[in-house]
This record gives sequence, structure tokens and C-alpha cells, in this order.
Amino acid sequence: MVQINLEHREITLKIVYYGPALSGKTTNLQAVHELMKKEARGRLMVLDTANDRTLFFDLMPVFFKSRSGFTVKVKLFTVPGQVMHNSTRRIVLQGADGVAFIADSQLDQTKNNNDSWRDLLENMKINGLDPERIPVVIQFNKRDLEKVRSDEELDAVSKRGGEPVYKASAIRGEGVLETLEGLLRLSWRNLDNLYKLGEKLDLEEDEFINNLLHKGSGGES
Ligand SMILES: Nc1nc2c(ncn2[C@@H]2O[C@H](COP(=O)(O)OP(=O)(O)OP(=O)(O)O)[C@@H](O)[C@H]2O)c(=O)[nH]1
Ligand SMILES: [Mg+2]
Repeated sequence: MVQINLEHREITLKIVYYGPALSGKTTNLQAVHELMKKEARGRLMVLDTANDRTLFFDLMPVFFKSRSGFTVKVKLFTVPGQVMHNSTRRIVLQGADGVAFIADSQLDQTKNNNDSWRDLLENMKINGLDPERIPVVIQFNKRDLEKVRSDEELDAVSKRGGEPVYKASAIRGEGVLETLEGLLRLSWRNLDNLYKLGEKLDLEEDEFINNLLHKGSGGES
């Protein structure tokens, strides 16, 4: 849940990257870290096991100071995808303001994606997060590989479900910022509806997005 500290003029949002093991959640965060301007990001904390598998979580804060003088922070977390880490996933998911579900496009990963999706819905419920109210976007990652689900198939998934669907190759840095921007916009709108954030902070959606992702300042777009 967003933390709003009017006295210290600071707000903190929480975004969680969720999904099956090896779908590329950590790689997404690493790519965001690469692609973002240095001024807007903090240290990327990657907590790996020996085999590059997330054991607890990864975390990267991004932030800016608004024209109105607010420090706006967004903490980006990843969960560990391996089935055995369910209790950790549940804890990391607590208080999320938005969720990026990173699915693996490979044909043989469809079951794992579906299992993880169900696991997400269950853990949201346990954490009191209503999937109807907390924004969720879906990313189909690893589009660079062969033996992946076709674009047509993903378009069909996109039409069926309520969540926006993005295609990505996190390892190439493609589709990563688009996914994050889509999620940040939905999360901002949701919090604005709930708490009148824009009015309280004198900050609009575009200033929020442009400062975090550095659009219109010669940065990545
Ligand atoms: N070809 C390809 N490989 C990718 C892509 N994204 C991630 N990978 C690879 O997939 C493997 C797993 O990536 P991670 O980012 O560690 O996956 P994860 O979702 O964090 O996995 P857990 O921490 O176990 O949940 C690594 O070898 C990555 O290099 C991609 O877009 N294309
Ligand atoms: Mg990971």
C-alpha cells in the first residue's frame, strides 16, 4: 500500500514482478537498471543463490523530486519464482500497488505460467489485495527464442483477459520499459482515484512517468 508522508513530503509506491521460475523477473530489473538514467535510480540489490536463482527478492528503488517538492519513490521488487519459495512470494507481495506478471513465452512453459498465475491470485487474496482493484499487467518474455507461443496466440490472450499484455525480450532490453510504464500509469491512476494523489501532491501522471522513465529529456523513450 502506498505510503504517503505529507510532513516529510515523500511518497513510496511498491511494484512487484511476479511469475514462474526462470521467466526473467530478475533480468527485467537488470534491464530497467541499465536503461534508466542514473539520476533516477538507486542501487540494484540482487540476492541470488549460487545458480542465479532468486532466493528471497531483488529490489531497486527509483525516485525523483516533483516540481511541487515531493520526493516520489517507487520500489521495484521481484519474487523468487521457484515453487518452494511460496511463503517468501507472499511476503514480498504484501502491500503491492501494482504487479507485473512475467510469463515465459516458451511453449513448454505454459503450464508453469498458468500455475504461477493461480498462485498470484491466491497470494493476492491472502494479502487482502483485490485483483479487481490492484493493477496487473502481463509480459510475455523471451520473444527472442524459438519454440515460443505465436504473436497471434498472445494477441488472443490479450483480448480474452482484462490485463494489458506486453511482449518482451528482457535479455535484449526490449519491451521492458514499456511494461513498466504501462504498469506505473495504471498504478498511478488507481492511487489517484483512491487517494486523490495528484491533487495532494500537485503532481500529474505525465510528470510522474516522465521523471521516472526520463521521457522528453533526451533519455530513453
Ligand atoms: N533468451 C532469453 N533468455 C532470457 C530472457 N530473460 C531472461 N532470460 C534468461 O532466463 C534465465 C532466468 O532469468 P532470471 O531473470 O534469473 O529469471 P527469474 O524469473 O528471476 O527466476 P527466479 O529468480 O528463479 O524466479 C537466465 O538465464 C536469463 O538470462 C530473454 O528475454 N530471452
Ligand atoms: Mg529472480
